[in-house]
Amino acid sequence: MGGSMARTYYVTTPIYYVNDVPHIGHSYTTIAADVLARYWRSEGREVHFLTGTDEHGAKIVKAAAERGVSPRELADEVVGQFIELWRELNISYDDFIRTSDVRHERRVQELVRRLLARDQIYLGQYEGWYDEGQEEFVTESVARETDYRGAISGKPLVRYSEPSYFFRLGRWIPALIDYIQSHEDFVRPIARRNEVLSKLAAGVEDLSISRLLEKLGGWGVPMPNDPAHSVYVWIDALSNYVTALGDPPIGDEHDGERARFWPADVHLIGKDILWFHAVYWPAMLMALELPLPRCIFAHGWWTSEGKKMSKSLGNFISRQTIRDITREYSRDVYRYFLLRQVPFGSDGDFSHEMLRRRYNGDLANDIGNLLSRTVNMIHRYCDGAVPAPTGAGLTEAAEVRTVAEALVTAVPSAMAACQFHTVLEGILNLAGATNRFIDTTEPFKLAKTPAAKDRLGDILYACAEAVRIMLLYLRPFMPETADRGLGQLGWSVPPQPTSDLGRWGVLPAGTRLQAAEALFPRKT
Ligand code: ME8
Repeated sequence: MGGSMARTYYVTTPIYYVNDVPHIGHSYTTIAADVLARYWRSEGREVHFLTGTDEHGAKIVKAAAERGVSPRELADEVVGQFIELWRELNISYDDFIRTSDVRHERRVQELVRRLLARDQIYLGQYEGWYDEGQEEFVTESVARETDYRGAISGKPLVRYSEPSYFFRLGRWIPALIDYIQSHEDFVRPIARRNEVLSKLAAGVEDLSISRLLEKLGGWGVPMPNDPAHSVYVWIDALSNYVTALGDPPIGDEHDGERARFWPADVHLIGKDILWFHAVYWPAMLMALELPLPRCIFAHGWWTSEGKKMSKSLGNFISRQTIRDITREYSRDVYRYFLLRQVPFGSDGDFSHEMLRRRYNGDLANDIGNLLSRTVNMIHRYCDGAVPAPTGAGLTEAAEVRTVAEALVTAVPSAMAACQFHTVLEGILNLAGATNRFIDTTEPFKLAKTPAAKDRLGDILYACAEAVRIMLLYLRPFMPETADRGLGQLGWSVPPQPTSDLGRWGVLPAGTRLQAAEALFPRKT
């Protein structure tokens, strides 16, 4: 491709509610998004990584009242906690949107205005159940099934009976089914896509998209045509993915500032909010004649020590617990664990025991040990400089090289499909193959035979190259640790695409190593 315009990459997290404190679940989605953002930046793409907070709605109003503060005070307080956690976890987001931002509120109104102009909205009467925990309208049959309680919160559903504006959702369902069926990668993983399709096939009614503003104590975005009503919190929230880009234009300084990033490459979400993202959002975009996001990826659910997280059970992975973990290990280890423990898309269980095992196994034994063996041997046998390979075609080194090349080839498609565990398995495979290579070629014995100098040099060059490639691909997951490891190899990453730097042979012979230092000291 000619020209200097880098391809864009746009990744989002859900915008989190401010009624509750940040925990492991929020950190999971956000870390995953951070890994994607860092990886695609390293490949030279122009990346936009958006996160933020969802601040309107009945749930926030209630939580604020219970604490005796205003919704805005509650939001400000919790936003501070999210921002602090993202800093502590080294999250490289480019923008943080709050639904109470004026830039957002005014654009939501503009989107609604456009829907009104297109006859996508009509005034009706909402008569039925509402789940305040999920901020979701619930049909009579579903309400009966859950015994008139919130499916997740267990709290009694609330009866609403009020005039309400409706979005002509039903109209878009055939087109949406068609779209999902003909775009394999749109809703992922595949099992979730099938769930959405079968639920859609059962029929979908028009969607109530407003609430009387007075019932929310005035905390919401007023409908532009009828300010007694506020825009339904999910319509408000979903819009963030475009409003944050300065779209639609409303005549402020943000107009169109990042419009080139739309459509998003991926909306990362948990499976709890898939229906909103896979149905309401695309239907709304279709009604607005805007392009749909390329992918909506719904990951699985974390439990803790085998149980649903709860404050009363004492297994809640709060911000404080996360902080304790990052102090005991490091923030990189926490990031690694979450993405290594389960395939992205499956449910996961957090346990301190498992974390320790992964740390001592994958990180200390496989990766850390390989790095220190390699660095120590080069110091001892080659005066601390990477030996020049002779090109003699060492059979065993060819095997290591093949494993490294398989990793380099597999990563772009694995990352494009959010298959983090595949990348990490590839990295561990390379570490394993290289450790075995050292065991079988026994460089420590060769070092005693002057005639074996070339063979020794080839072996150590292969080790250094394997370590370099392994750490290069570990960088999006463990940015600080990987750079420390690369520093010991005497190599800092130049500003070139990772897939070029991943080529075997990029490490210059003669590179001077730094002192060896354990990246992952064993924990007992
Ligand atoms: O739903 N395991 O916000 P929210 C895995 N404001 N992920 C979890 C999790 C767990 N146990 N708990 C939470 C909302 N998450 C709306 C979103 S978007 C336009 C509006 C993560 O604060 C996961 O990403 O309830 C889930 O989808 C999200 O937090 C829900 O965050």
